Amino acid sequence: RSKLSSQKEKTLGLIKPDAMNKIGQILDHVYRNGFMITKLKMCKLDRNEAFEMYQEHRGKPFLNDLLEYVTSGPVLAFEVVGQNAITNWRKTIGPTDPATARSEAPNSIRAQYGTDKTRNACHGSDSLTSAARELEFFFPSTGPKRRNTAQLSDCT
Ligand code: RTP
Ligand code: MG
Repeated sequence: RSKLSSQKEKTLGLIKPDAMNKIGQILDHVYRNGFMITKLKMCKLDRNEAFEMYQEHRGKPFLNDLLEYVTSGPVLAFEVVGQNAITNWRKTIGPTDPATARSEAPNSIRAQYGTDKTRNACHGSDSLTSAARELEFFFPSTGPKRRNTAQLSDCT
């Protein structure tokens, strides 16, 4: 494989509130698909934080339901590292709607642990730009929040 077709990348994984009773199973998917977890943090987002995280969905009809849902309980954020991690982590998660996932990607995380189109268990960044932004949101490289973050720096 050429360097261009196979890049080691970092992306953000997020276990959403409906799947926080499946943390073990979902993190097992991460490792079984060949990724490494290099940062990890449990947190509860307030509405402003959730809106900042999901700013790309400003104006979408589902935004309010999404913000209600993702602030309804704790979430688990983690940095996923691996070959083509941005694309491959989204493949591991599966289609947005768990019903679609169950027919098209039965081994995916959303097929196995998702509830419905809103409560779909997991998130993955959709581009290099959003991966960088979302990782910085949960794991800031500077400032007071940094002290809460440990990292497996020799794996990145
Ligand atoms: P994500 O960002 O969470 O990884 O999911 P995604 O790319 O597959 O889907 P996206 O279009 O970015 O939507 C973000 C999240 O909003 C909720 N959603 N609800 N009810 C609906 O029609 C609807 N559509 C999207 C889901 O929680 C989705 O993951
Ligand atoms: Mg998305």
